[in-house]
Amino acid sequence: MKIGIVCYPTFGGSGVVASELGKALADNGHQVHFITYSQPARLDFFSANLFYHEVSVSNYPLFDFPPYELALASKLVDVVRFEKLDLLHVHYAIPHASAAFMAKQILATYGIHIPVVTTLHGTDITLVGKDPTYKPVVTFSINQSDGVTAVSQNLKEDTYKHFDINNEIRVISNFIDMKRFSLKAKDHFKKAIAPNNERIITHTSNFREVKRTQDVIKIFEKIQKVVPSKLLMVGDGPDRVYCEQLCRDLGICDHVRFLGKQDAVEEILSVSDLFIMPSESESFGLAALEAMACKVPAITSNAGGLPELNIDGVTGYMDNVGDIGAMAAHAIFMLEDDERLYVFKENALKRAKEFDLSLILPIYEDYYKEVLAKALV
Ligand code: GMT
Repeated sequence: MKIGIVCYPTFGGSGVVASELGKALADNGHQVHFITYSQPARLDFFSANLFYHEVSVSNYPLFDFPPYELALASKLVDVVRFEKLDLLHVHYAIPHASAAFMAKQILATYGIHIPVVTTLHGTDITLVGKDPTYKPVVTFSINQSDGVTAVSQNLKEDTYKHFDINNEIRVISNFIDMKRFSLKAKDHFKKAIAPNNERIITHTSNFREVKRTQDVIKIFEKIQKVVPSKLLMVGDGPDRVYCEQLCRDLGICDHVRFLGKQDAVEEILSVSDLFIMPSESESFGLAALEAMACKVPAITSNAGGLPELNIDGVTGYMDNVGDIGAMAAHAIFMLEDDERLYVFKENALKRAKEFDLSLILPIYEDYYKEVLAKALV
């Protein structure tokens, strides 16, 4: 198949899923064309089956807001026509699904009928999509897609609850490449971070409000009073400064390292004993899955799709959003006993294997075939 993928080319979950999926499809013999405003992180385009088409937006002085969606739609028309694509797969509804719809209409005037699959990732529905500013367009473009997938059952239900949807939504969960995300021998790094064999606790995110990153600091402050430990905060975003300030206020700066955006997050996870994700809302929780694949159990909130990943009392614990006390108590329970922690680590890995790329990739391929067959009727 010749597949066009549209995504945010960033470290965010939807961009990671789109990039990893594209890479895997290309490895499996499909021709994959990424159409984005910059080259997606982690992709090696020096590969026979992977292509990248950059969307550039004209910055005419009249435009206070350069019309990215139109530039994307035009680029899609161009790539579909000249690369003879079979299908477009757009990740994150805003503005990709509506740009794809517009491209589809334009292509029809050339006698080209291209099916569009839209994958809903989370905030495109739960936060931004629900906003009245975008809701009519999001609803319309979901209903007009030839195929719609959501990354968890919870996200599917949320979409039906908050939007007037008359299209079927298929759940295809997030996945993990177990070959990349597996324990790496990084003992020298562990020694540097935790010279006295302290436990290492990790959080990775984009530090947006929805991630409740300050809860991570508050939970850690309680943990380190009982179990000697260090906290690694990976990623960057608007709430990082507040977290740094909170560390100063709580007097725990010596035990917390802010590492910023990192490419090889699996190396950091490899030295970690516990992952914390206290999010307000989380459609799936890819970052927690990445941790689990590196044998790191997770303390998460029970929001959104997290219960579809984290098994309470088995692969970690889940507590109510904002219940810092319960999250800290559960973390201490896991961390204070070597044998207990070992069991949680083994369970986390076992659970992660259920989301291995090799299991999810054929589901996407079958879904593409199904959508293509329907489009031919
Ligand atoms: O977590 C984020 O804020 C990034 C966001 C994105 O769209 O890039 O992630 C969402 O998509 C991921 C991949 O499907 C999911 O694993 C995340 O749970 C989801 N984030 C939220 O729902 C907050």
